[in-house]
Amino acid sequence: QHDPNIKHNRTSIVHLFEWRWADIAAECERFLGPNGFGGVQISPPNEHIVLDSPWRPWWQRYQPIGYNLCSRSGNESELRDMITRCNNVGVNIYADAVINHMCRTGSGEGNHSSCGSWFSAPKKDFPSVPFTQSDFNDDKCTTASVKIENYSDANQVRDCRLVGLFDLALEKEYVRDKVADYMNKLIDMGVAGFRVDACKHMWPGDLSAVYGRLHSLNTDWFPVGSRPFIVQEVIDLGVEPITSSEYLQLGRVTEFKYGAKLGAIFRKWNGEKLVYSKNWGEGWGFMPNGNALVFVDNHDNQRGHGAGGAAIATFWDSRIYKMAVGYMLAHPYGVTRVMSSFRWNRHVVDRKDQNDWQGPPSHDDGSTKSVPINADHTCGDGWVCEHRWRQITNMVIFRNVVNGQPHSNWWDNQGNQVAFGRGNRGFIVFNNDDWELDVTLNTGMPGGTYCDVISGQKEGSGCTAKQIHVDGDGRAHFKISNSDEDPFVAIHADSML
Ligand code: AAO
Repeated sequence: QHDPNIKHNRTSIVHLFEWRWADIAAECERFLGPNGFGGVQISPPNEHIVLDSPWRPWWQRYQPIGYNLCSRSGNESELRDMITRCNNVGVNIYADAVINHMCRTGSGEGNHSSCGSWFSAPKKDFPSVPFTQSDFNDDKCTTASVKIENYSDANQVRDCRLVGLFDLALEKEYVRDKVADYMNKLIDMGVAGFRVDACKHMWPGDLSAVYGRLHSLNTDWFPVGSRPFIVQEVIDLGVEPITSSEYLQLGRVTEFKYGAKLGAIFRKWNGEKLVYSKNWGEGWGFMPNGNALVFVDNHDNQRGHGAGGAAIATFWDSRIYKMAVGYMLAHPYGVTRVMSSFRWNRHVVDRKDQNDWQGPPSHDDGSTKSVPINADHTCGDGWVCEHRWRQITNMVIFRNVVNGQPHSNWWDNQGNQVAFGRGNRGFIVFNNDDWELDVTLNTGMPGGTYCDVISGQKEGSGCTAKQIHVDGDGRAHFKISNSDEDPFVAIHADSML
């Protein structure tokens, strides 16, 4: 299912990485609903391993122990309360489903798991599901290490262990049933769909069998017969035999080329310039528009995991980041996902971050801190909350206002100054050159005075930002200094004064 089931003409999803369920519930009510966010991608809600070395890394949640619903983010009743409260304010919840594997081989035996369930890695025994030895793929894998050693061999990518994680035998009806039971429990609780982890490592036919077992969405909040939204994580940068196209008919797929290229454009690396983005989207060899989930960065590549490398723009480079996210949200291609991160002690030695494992802000006992909101609406205690940055929130609103309108009225200076509109509903101008932009452009918008939603915003009948005067035939004058805090300007139908 390719449709995110988003309500009220909203368009974007935010990934509240590692947030506690109680904080997400509050955020839906106090911020996401009122500001037009369509949904939240949550961290994996199932039981996971708890690790001491390194201490409580964020990635312990990608090592399932079972499908009980207690995790670092909270317990089952907190999860249920959050899903209910978010749905009640029109914000969908998408769960991160880790169904390719369990924990890694050397994980020992005991109760070091988030709900305290006993398991044994040496015996491949996970009684809380239960999964036993015969539910794993080891006999099908042909590499000496039983791990994936070579990404150009599709069989080992699917049948061997991803970084040493026990690979589930999804060809078995029993395993498919257990995985589907887990996902159905979440659907019945009210989730609108899933981000499915590590899909490259599962056969499309097996995934199809799992998706075919899924219930329709809970009719307390969704029309009868609505199918769960599926986003499949497949990293395809065009250099391996497994391609995203194998998964497109099953659901949407993460378009990893998008963030890698957009980061390079705004950094002006590899000879890239904004002018080249005139045919952004399918024109750049991305997957068909109706299949793509797009993002500037994700929880992996913002810290050097996954793919995309140093070109990826993140909150660490906030000026470039705001422009890249603004570009993504203004452009019609794909379903858009905004990242919301926590800060960690980034420490890069020889291009490798020594602290790329560090988990969310936490108390001494390892429990995750809640997200405090400051008087200026930003977040405290190490939570970055990019989604609350004015420029980003306002572009999420922009995307809703221009929803359904075509890409139009392109202009460029053949370099890094470009502008485009969305029919007669919105217009955006970027200056990523090292000199001033000073130009009169056809915006396609009705005449009037508009408030820029980047340098400030419309408040009541006033405007805290630059004002843009559009004349009767849609022309407006724009002046953007290369030294502006944010060298871009955006106006839309609802920012008219
Ligand atoms: C941790 C430790 C490991 C340890 C393991 C078991 O870090 O050292 O062996 O535990 O003890 C997360 C973390 C992992 C962590 C894991 C389990 O990122 O570090 O392992 O939890 O706790 C591949 C997969 C992709 C995956 C990505 C990270 O295909 O699915 O690796 N992402 C998801 C999640 C992620 C999670 C998992 C999966 C596991 O988003 O958070 O891992 O549940 C190539 C391939 C990609 C491959 C990358 C990285 O990419 O194409 O498919 O991603 O390599 O291995 C250029 C190339 C590009 C290439 C890239 C990187 O850009 O063009 O193709 O370089 O080489």
